[in-house]
Amino acid sequence: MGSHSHNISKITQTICPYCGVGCGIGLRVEQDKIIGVEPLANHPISQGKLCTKGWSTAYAVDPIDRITTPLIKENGVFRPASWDEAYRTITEAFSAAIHDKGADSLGIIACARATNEDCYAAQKFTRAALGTNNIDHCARICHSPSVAGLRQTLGSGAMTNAIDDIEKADLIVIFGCDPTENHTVLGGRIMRAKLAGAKLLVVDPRLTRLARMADLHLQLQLGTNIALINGLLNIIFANGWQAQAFLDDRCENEAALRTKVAEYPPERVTRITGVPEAQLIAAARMYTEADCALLTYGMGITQYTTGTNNVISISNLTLVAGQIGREGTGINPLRGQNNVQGACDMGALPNVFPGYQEVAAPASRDKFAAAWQQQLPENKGLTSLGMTKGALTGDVSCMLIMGEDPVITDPDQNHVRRAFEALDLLVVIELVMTETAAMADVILPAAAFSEKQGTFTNCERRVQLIQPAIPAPGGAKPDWQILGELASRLGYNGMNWGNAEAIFDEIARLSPLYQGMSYPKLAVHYGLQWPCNDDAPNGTPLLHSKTFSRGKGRLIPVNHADPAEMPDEEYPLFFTTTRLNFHYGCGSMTRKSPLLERETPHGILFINPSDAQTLGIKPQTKVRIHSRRGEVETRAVVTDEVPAGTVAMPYHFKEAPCNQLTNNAQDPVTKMPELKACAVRVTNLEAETK
Ligand SMILES: Nc1nc2c(c(=O)[nH]1)N[C@H]1C(S)=C(S)[C@@H](COP(=O)(O)OP(=O)(O)OC[C@H]3O[C@@H](n4cnc5c(=O)[nH]c(N)nc54)[C@H](O)[C@@H]3O)O[C@H]1N2
Ligand SMILES: Nc1nc2c(c(=O)[nH]1)N[C@H]1C(S)=C(S)[C@@H](COP(=O)(O)OP(=O)(O)OC[C@H]3O[C@@H](n4cnc5c(=O)[nH]c(N)nc54)[C@H](O)[C@@H]3O)O[C@H]1N2
Ligand code: SF4
Ligand SMILES: [Mo]
Repeated sequence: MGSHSHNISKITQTICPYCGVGCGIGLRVEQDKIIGVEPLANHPISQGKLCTKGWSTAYAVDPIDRITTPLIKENGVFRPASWDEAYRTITEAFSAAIHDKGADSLGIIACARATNEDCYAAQKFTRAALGTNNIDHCARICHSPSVAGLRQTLGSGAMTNAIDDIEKADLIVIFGCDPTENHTVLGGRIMRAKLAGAKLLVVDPRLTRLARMADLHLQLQLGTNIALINGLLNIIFANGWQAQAFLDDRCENEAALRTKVAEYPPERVTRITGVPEAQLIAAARMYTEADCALLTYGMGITQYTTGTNNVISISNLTLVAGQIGREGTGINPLRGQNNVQGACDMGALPNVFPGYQEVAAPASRDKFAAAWQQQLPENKGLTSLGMTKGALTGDVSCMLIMGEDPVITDPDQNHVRRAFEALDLLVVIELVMTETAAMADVILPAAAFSEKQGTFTNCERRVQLIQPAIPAPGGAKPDWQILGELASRLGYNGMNWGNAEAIFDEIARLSPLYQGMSYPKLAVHYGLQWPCNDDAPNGTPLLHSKTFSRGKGRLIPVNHADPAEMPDEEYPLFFTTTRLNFHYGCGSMTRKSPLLERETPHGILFINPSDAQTLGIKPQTKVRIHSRRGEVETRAVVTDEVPAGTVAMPYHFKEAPCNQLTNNAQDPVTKMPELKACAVRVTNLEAETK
């Protein structure tokens, strides 16, 4: 090649590192720099489209402020260190903790933004190298109720249908999610389906973009999903609109459900939810009359102390209407992070090995012990919030956090900070200096998605290959390699893989869901949807078509319960937290993009015009929001998007961290905190100073 070849840019086909839609992107590279991002015309999901975050991925991994060497904190200040010294510091502290208190005094947090290979390495490191099941990740505070709830009712907690089914449905139900903002390309496909004639039913306390164009919008009070669904089921049974043949053939426990929903006549449901009776009846009719109704749901269902029961109740509705098991129907939890489905599939959870094989089952323990050549711990591990709690009680002494920013993204920020301060050692593996990394004793530099090979599993269970486009800056390494090297230092040599593909082959050997997959096969197919095995060599777009994973679909009666904290005299407003299209998670990647920052440069409080008037608040007025746990200052956006009596804040802004305010009260089954409802008071700061 001549020297002019340096000037020729090339495209690396890969997958967007933000949300669970999993759009295909092309990274255009010149002289080891990403100079642009392009959509992939033939990608099966994004079909040549991207949202602004996808277009902006080059900024996300920009070398400018990346961490490029290990850092060790000395007298409160970070100094560069060699890998050798960083590893020594970590292994000394980990070994001391194991010696003094046992392996259960260590806690590991994996990363739903990293690859399957990284997450597989994280849980193997935790179980085989350390000897504890204390491994978790952000699914805990995201879709853990989907995993727990749908496992009980269907036997599997993933999206039942493919994204391609959006165009096959004649009714699309959007239940507690906001896809035009958060799953933008998928949300765009829903908008186009609506324009092409599909009906749209939205259930959300806020007037979202899709709610504005819906045929029917049920604007329920925060935290009243179960009452609403029991009410719909009451109406459905009373009118004989249920899919009786489907219920007889494929479901169990109908009588118990009928008895329970009889307690929820429309008058009572209207009183609890605020939704008029006529709308309840119209919704019940719409959903049962549709030939194919595809239901999607999100954080408006899961992020409650009733999260698991909310999911069960969604499942009850779908089963009674028979809207599942066919194309264009189904229960579709819109998994959030680019690889949160994968992080769960990999067993980065305290109770399951890869492929949801139970830690508590001796047979799966034996299987993994044999494969990993190591004795494995028996007792179930701590959840992520269990680890923070353990840090405060002294039961957990060291934590390793691989790419999450709990100081910004976990509930009750002051509690989280106190917990991390109490640790003997906090290790963070990160791309950039986050609020959590700033609290670490040791930081290790991670390679970003654009600098490594691996796989992401999107929300429709599609496992897709990512490819390195540029070298990692400085000494940054893939998470799996860092964890493998640490494992060796701790005396466990079962993680010395030569490359990511070797890890994937190990995953395929040990997890029946991925058994039929390999890198060459994924490359040919634009990814494959699990389960993929001898019975389904080309993957499975549609789950539960003949039987449910658990056999019969189980109907489970559940009761309404109020959120743990309701508005009162002292804190008179309901507070909820949401997302903005232009920013993502803790903001560590999107806030580097001038384009995205231009759209939303700082935190905001959404407040209804009537509440704003009472408080003398105008657009952009400075406000302070107080809850029982903390306070934040930000600026007001006066809008009818939120109903009177409810205010909302996005969680992307470290200078206005809404998790100062949120409640750590938890779902008893999954320990999901109640991120979607608590009580606050708002003060007008400009009125105070006048
Ligand atoms: N731009 C952007 N996209 C993202 C993310 C991001 O940070 N930024 N994060 C990703 C992640 S991790 C996730 S999990 C997904 C989340 O995606 P979504 O599930 O869409 O998340 P949210 O906006 O938090 O909440 C969804 C909706 O729930 C509604 N809601 C609140 N309470 C209730 C209730 O009681 N009942 C009902 N029916 N609805 C209620 C809210 O008004 C809101 O519209 O987004 C992913 N995509
Ligand atoms: N109030 C409120 N709080 C919430 C929510 C809410 O709705 N309301 N939603 C919750 C939900 S659903 C979620 S999923 C969580 C998300 O919470 P987090 O997981 O903490 O959020 P992210 O911004 O995705 O953080 C990911 C971090 O990983 C780093 N990273 C990216 N790629 C890699 C990699 O390959 N390796 C490593 N080591 N690091 C990498 C990024 O730099 C970033 O700092 O937030 C939760 N918090
Ligand atoms: S919709 Fe999600 S996956 Fe697609 S470009 Fe936007 S952030 Fe990336
Ligand atoms: Mo999430």
